[in-house]
Amino acid sequence: MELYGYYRSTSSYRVRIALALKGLDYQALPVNLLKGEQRGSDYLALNPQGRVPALRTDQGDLLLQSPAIIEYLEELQPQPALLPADPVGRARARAVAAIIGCDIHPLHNVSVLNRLRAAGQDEAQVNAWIGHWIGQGLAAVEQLIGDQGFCLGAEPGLADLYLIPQVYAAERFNIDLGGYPRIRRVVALAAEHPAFIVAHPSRQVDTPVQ
Ligand SMILES: N[C@@H](CCC(=O)N[C@@H](CS)C(=O)NCC(=O)O)C(=O)O
Repeated sequence: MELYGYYRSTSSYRVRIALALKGLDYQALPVNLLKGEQRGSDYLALNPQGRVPALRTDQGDLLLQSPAIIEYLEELQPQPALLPADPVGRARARAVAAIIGCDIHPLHNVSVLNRLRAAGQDEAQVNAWIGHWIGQGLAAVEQLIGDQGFCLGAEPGLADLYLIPQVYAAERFNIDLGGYPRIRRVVALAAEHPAFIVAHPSRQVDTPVQ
């Protein structure tokens, strides 16, 4: 498989964790979002939305949108499962994923922030915007996850592969996570887990050399 992504894109990071958890090999094809490569004609021909990630399957199909890609990976390689067996547990995991994927991340995406800047907001106002939406979303996630293990169980699953990249983004934007002890517990567990380590933005082929 081939994964079009960007080292610090949280949506790409989710997919990298899923691939690593399932032990699926892939080639990384970097798309530099800061250079605007997502809006180049070559990439737009692949993904008319101009966003990463995109996954090319071993059969040559190109899949878009991290939730759809993660679902594909779950169906392709059901074990280890990202979702629990029971319907309520599955709905709870999907709810955490949706809070992050639908209600937090889209509000601090590169193109959204650039739109705010173009509308005259200065960096302090943009940062206040980011802090508001991430803080509000993570406060809800903190209430919804369990008080031991990963988000919703002893093993990492769908909620964790959304949460960890979102926390990475929060830290990039200097958001204080002191008020979220459950989230910090999950972050500490992920920091020791091989799949989360290998998927981390600091270890990608396009990670800038310091
Ligand atoms: N809902 C999409 C979001 C994809 C997305 O917004 N990706 C960001 C990086 S995390 C992107 O490509 N941004 C480029 C831009 O906004 O120009 C998904 O989950 O795949």
